[in-house]
Amino acid sequence: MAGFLQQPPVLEDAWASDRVLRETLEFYLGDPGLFASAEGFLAGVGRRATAAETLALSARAEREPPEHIPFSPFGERIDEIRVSDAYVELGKWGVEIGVTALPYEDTDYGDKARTVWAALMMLWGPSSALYSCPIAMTDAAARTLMVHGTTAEESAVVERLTTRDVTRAWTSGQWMTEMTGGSDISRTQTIARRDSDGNWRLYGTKWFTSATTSEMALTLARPEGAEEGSRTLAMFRIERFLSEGSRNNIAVRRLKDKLGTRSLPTAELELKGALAYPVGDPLEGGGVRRIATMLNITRIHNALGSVGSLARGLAWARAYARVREVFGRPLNEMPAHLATLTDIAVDHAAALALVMRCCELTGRIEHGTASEHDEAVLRGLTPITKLATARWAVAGAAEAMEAVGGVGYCEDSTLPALVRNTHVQPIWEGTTNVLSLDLLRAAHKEGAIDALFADIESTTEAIAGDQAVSDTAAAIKSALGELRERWGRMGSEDPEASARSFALSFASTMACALLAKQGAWAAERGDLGTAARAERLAGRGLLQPLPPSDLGLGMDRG
Ligand code: MFK
Repeated sequence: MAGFLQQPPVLEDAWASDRVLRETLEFYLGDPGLFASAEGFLAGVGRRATAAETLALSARAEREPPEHIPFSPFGERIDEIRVSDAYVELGKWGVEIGVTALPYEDTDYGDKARTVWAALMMLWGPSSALYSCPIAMTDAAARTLMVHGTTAEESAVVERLTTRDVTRAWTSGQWMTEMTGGSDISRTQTIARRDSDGNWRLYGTKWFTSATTSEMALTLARPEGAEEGSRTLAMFRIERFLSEGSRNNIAVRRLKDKLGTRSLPTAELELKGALAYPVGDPLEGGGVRRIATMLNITRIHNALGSVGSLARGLAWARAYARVREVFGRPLNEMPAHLATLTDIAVDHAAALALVMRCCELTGRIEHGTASEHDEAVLRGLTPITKLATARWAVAGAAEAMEAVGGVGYCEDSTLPALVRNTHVQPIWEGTTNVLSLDLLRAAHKEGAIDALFADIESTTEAIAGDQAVSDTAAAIKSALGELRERWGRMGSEDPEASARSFALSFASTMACALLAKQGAWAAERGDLGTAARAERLAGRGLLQPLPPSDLGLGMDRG
């Protein structure tokens, strides 16, 4: 008797098979002609993203981690970091298709370019072997230099960060974290000192610098003699090599041995009088405010990464369910399994809705068409989108691995890498709690919560009478009422303990409103899938439990 051999799952074409991504882009573009033009190139990217050769490159990059070569054969300190050529090739492909260029090009998409770009990132990102990390920082550094830079050198750097020409393209890092703190950077110890030629030189240790093969980075340092605290920190641009090609005074202490993101070099660096260029007047401080421009863009990239993880996990789980048989039935007909996959699909759609709205608003700001309301909404939406999508992605990636069973737990299925890599999402660029506190900062400084409430309310009002989503609209309205009460109570007590529960509840409610609006639009075209996703999201409950009243239990002092 012939032995049983499981037919292997095969990933479908990333664009053609992702009905939700296609519908979402069409909805946000709001113009069939623009959508057709975007589809013209996204279809090709989607085909390549899940082609066997691309998946093989991605898997090879994961198997070939970066290597630190401190010395040359004859003992010269070189601190070379070698990365897999598979990783480099995936990066070149990204640059050529516009992952750093598209938002800054003059296109017919106008202020909607960021939504097309978001779809592009969703296709390329999950296959990029984490080259999406340098791309996040490159895009964010370009934007930060555009907003805060003033010099011709800075403009020249922006051109390199945003070109599609791989022979000229640069990537950027972001060197912020020091041993004194990743979340609290007020204790930054790196000192900026002026040398006798008037150049700024940095002295200190950067503890967690990802994409360390990048040509440049934006970083923070305290001008010598400036007061302690975060207000006096200044932002600097730093290049790994000097104009004549020699190394800047930067030593690599070691590469980090991380749970995931293994194809990507992350290092500890010592700045030993490294030449650096201030962005703005360093003696004015304000470096944290300036680098926050960067953080807000990388946080959107982080959310795109989370949507990508959910999409890729779901795609593997569906591919497996199509070919697996259990208890005499195809797995894709088993109700228990379908219910599980449905919930991943709902999280994926919710995450996509949040990040698309962020990109829509970012595009408006970048093209000068945003209102003050848009700016305030984006300020609050960015931290809640990042924090919620990261948590959904971690849960979804684990669920997808479980859906593929024991083979999914084995390295050669690539699902363990997906799970490991997704685990960085809540940590990278601000943890869930730090971002919840950022929402409070944005509420107090920029009126972000009032703007978010108004945004969800007007979205919900507009669809309340629409039969396809009327029950969902009622659920959103009720959640909003409760959220307003909670927000009111948070004003009269210390809001920090409630911040996380509040931010997560707000994210679900916002995602549900966005999905309901899109669902109403799609239902008119005869497609009820998105309305059903919104209904399921609401049905699961939009609000998180309140925080515990006895906080001492956390440290076992209760
Ligand atoms: C995929 C690859 C992954 C590889 C592995 C990576 C593993 C992890 C590596 C890392 O370490 S990533 C860590 C990245 N670090 C962060 O994301 C920092 C997290 N901490 C924060 O975001 C804190 O909230 C913050 C450092 C900003 C707090 O700093 P402060 O100085 O105590 O905040 P303050 O005084 O409230 O704000 C200073 C100014 O910045 C204020 O403006 P003004 O000067 O005009 O008053 C704020 O309004 C402004 N600001 C702060 N956050 C902002 C912002 N403005 C706009 N947007 C924001 N998000």
